[in-house]
Amino acid sequence: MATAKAHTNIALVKYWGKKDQDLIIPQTDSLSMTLSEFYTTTQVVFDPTLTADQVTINDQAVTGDGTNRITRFLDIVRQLSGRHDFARVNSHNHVPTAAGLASSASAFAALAGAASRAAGLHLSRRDLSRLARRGSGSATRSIYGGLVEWHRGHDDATSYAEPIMEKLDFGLEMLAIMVNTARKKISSRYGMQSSVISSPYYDSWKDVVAHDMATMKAAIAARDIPAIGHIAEENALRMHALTLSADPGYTYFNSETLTAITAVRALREQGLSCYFTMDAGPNVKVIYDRHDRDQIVDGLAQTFDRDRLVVSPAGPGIEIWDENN
Ligand code: 2P0
Repeated sequence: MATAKAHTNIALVKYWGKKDQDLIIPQTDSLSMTLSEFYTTTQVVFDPTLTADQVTINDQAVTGDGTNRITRFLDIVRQLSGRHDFARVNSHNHVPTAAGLASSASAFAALAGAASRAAGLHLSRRDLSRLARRGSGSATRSIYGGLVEWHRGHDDATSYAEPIMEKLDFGLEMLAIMVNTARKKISSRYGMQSSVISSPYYDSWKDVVAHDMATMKAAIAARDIPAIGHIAEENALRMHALTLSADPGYTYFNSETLTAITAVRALREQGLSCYFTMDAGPNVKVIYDRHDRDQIVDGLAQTFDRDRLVVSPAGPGIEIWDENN
């Protein structure tokens, strides 16, 4: 039996598209910050008496399609370890509100850690990162804390993440604005493939990412938070242009997303250094220097209830515990 705790991450230079859908080899590199406030803990035990994998998430049994993806992932662990038993998986997502920022990044990173250890494997962090990648692309980066780069590579062995700065020595911080999520979301897996196949801008996106990876790494080396925020904001808008320009076009934004973007830009016009980014959903994350936190929270609280504003510093990498039955 083993338990693992992994934190979610938000990309500053986004991953949006695969080269190999089975192995989850991405089209581009990407770069993220792991967050302290959003994480998953997962316990796995392989049990010879089971006749199928059994999964609970937040104490609710998971059935059907939900278990298929987890069973396919556990099959990879069984293949790696030579262990053939089915597993019991109990997972908890820890998010500060019910607004839902649960993510496949923390989920598959924690599952990779707990399942591999429960199966008797002691993988290096690089190999854990490669294993987590097989569950979900963004999970590749959640093995590490702080600022993390995922090298796209060209095959299973060469596509993994590495830390750029595991413990931040400067004040970069994020704040999530939890907007209403009434609309059913288009999965990122489907959405990114649609962009690869049908957006006429996809080749340009690969050039954008190559450029942004270089300037982002230079901005991090210089601890230049306004530059980090600016590059991240432009990169996010260009990623979302790939959804609008797909056929059929779609968007993850809703009207509150635009309200949040407008609020961040208004604070910036007032002289506060803050920037925004968005992923495959309507929530907006704000990037800033922690010294400006109170002013930014007060400013955003003019538009959004304070309980919708969740501050998160950078978080740590994965932790794994062996447990005796
Ligand atoms: C990212 N996102 O870099 C990008 C930005 C969302 C927007 O990675 O198909 O759940 O499991 O590899 O990792 C979300 O996509 O997709 C994501 P799969 P994943 O964080």
